Amino acid sequence: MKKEMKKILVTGAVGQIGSELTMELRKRYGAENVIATGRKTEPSKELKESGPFHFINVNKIDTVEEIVKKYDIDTVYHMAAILSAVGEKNPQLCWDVNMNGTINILELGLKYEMARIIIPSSIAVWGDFVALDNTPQESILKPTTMYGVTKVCGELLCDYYVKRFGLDIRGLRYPGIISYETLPGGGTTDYAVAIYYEAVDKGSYTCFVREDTRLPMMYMPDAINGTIMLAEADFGTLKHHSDFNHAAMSFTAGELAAEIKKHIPDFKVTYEPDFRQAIADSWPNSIDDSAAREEWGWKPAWDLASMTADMLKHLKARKDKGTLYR
Ligand code: AKB
Repeated sequence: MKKEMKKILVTGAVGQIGSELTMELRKRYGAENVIATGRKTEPSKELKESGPFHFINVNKIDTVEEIVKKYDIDTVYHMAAILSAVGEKNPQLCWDVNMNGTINILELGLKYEMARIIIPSSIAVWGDFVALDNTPQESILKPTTMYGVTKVCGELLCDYYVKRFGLDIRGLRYPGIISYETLPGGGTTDYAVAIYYEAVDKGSYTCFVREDTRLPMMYMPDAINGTIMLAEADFGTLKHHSDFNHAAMSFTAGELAAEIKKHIPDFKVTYEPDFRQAIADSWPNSIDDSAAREEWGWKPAWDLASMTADMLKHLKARKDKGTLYR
C-alpha cells in the first residue's frame, strides 16, 4: 500500500459537500494535487479554474480508472451519491450509483494500492426498531429508504474491505449539512438550507416537514473539518472505520425558523409536509458521537445561533450583489 496522501481524487466534487471539500483540500494539499470530478453538472468557475477538473461516471469503472492512472491517485474522497428524496423517487438509480459506484472505487483502491479512501455514510442508516434520541454508535440498522439501504450496505462493504484486504477506508454518518455555497440536491434535510435562502430572498418559506420535526444537523465548516480530521487520523487509533456517528447540533424546523426570526422579525413559515416527512420521521432526533470524539478527537465548533448568524450574513451579502442563487 502507498502510505502518503499526495494525489487526491474527489468524486461528486460539484455537489454540496464535494465542492467545498475540494476547495479546502486544494488549500491544504496544493491545488494541482486535488483532482475534482463530476458526472454532468458544470462546475463553478472557482472549482474549474482552481485545479484539475474532469467528468467521470462512477458506475463506469474505466472512466474512473483513466483518472486514477493519469494522476497516480493514492487517496479518494468518494462523495458522489444519490440522496434520500431522489432515491425514493428512483430506487434503482440510487442502488446503482451508491453501490456500484462504491465497489468500483474500492476495487480501484485495491488494484492501485491506494493509501486511503473516504466514503461518507449518513443518519439514513437508521429506521425501525431503534431509539431515536441520542442514537448510539452500535445500534440496529433497519433503514426504510433505498438511500439508507445503500448506506448500510456501503458501511458493511467498506468494513469488509478493511478486514479482508487491509484497505484503509474511513467514513462518517453525516447529519443534515447546512451551507451557503452550493445548494444540496435531493435530500430530506434540504429544507434546513432552503429556509435560509428563502428567508433572505422572500421573507417567507413553505417547509416540507412539520414544525416539530427534529433532526441532527451540522454546519459545513464542521463537516469539512471533521471529514479531513478523520482522513488524517492515525489508523492505529481507530476501532471503527466506515461508520462513525458525526454530530454537532439538533433542532426542530420550528426552532430553526425561530432562530432566523431573531434576525428577520417578519419572516413567515408555513408547514406543508410531503413524502419527505415519513423519511424524516424514520431518522434519529439526535445521535451519540462519542466514538468519533474518543477515537479521533472530534469536537464541533458551530451551534444553531452562530451558524444562523453566519448563514444570513453571507446570503444577505450575496443578495445585495444580485448573486443569491449564483
Ligand atoms: C439527505 O437528506 O438525504 C442527506 C443525508 C442526511 O444523508 N442530507
